Amino acid sequence: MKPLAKETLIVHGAHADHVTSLDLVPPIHMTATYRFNDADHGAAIFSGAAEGFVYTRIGNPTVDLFQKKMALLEGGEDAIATASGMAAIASVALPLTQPGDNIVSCATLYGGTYSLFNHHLRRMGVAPRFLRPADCRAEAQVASLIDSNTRLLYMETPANPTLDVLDIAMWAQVAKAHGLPLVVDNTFASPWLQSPLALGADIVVHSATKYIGGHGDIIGGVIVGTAEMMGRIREHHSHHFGPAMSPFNAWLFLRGVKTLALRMERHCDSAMKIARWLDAHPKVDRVHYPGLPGHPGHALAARQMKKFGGMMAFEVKGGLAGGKAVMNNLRLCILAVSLGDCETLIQHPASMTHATYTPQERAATGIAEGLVRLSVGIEDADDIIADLDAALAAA
Ligand code: LCS
Repeated sequence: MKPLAKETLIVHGAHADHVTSLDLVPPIHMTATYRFNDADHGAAIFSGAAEGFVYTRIGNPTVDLFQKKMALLEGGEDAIATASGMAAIASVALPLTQPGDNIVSCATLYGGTYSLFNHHLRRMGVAPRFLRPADCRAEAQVASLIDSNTRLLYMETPANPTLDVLDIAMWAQVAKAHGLPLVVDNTFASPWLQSPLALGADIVVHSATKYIGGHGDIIGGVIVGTAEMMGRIREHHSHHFGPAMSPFNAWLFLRGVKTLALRMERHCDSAMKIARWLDAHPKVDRVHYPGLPGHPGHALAARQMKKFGGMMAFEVKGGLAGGKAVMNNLRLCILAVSLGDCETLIQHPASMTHATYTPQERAATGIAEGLVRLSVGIEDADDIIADLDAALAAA
């Protein structure tokens, strides 16, 4: 039989594994702990000799179902759901490194990830080695930062907030040549648009808060990889640091993710239309969208992604003042951080999501001070364009 399409797995995947009732929608297992039949049963589950749940920090049937679904959608053996995207990233970085180690990462990252690497890992004796955007494209440059103390390679593609596109297969080759895991943050693309594990990456992380949830109502994260690596992360981090996802949130993520393919298709098609319109606007200096032929990562994105995503950034003439005037004159688009929601969201990276970078660090990574980032929602694209048109006219 032909394998099921991703669109079908998004709706049905993993549910059949967890039939505990005749409900179409699996119930929420809202419980902190679980009864044992007798002392020997409890001891057997604790030792791993028998299957079962012991405590929701360690495992929960609803969270387990969401994990299975995400493993299926990313093409990994296993997954770990976490309380936030940052918890997912920390849960990979902390158990894989110790003082004296280093990690090699692209410098263009979500501001929280940049801060985790640049301040908090550094404080613990783990040095981040950041690659500027141009160096991320050169295999020799990526390899040149690796030494015997490197423990992992890390990248975001498309990157927050500049939409730089990095070559996952090329980085995976470098990682494999050095026997290191490549970790890819797949938040901006979602598993519908891009499959990093199929391109050679070892671990995928997500801020599930964004496209996976899709409705702007919950925070969560996911890690996907081999059963061996997920076991290692559970044993050396999750069970003791406790970044567990709530069963209620896992249930909402299971509900939200069912419409992922439909939502992504609309996000992508609208973003393409809006990016082309912005690109032709006399008051817009530059549009960063991988779907535009002039984007430096266009050809790579066309190979690596199904469509070009729902995220873009643009620079208005007049720099920061121009960008602020646009943000302050929008009526439909909402001035807010986060992304991947049904509503179109706009924000200013330099003063918001990427305020964790110094102005010099932003300049080095191509985050212009006037750059505004747009997360295209699922409204009618022409209504979003009309809103942007009025705001640009007022700018
Ligand atoms: N990775 C990426 C690419 C992100 O954009 C974010 C959050 C995270 C990880 C962290 O996930 P969280 O803990 O928030 O679930 N990005 C945000 C943004 O651009 N605006 O607000 C949050």
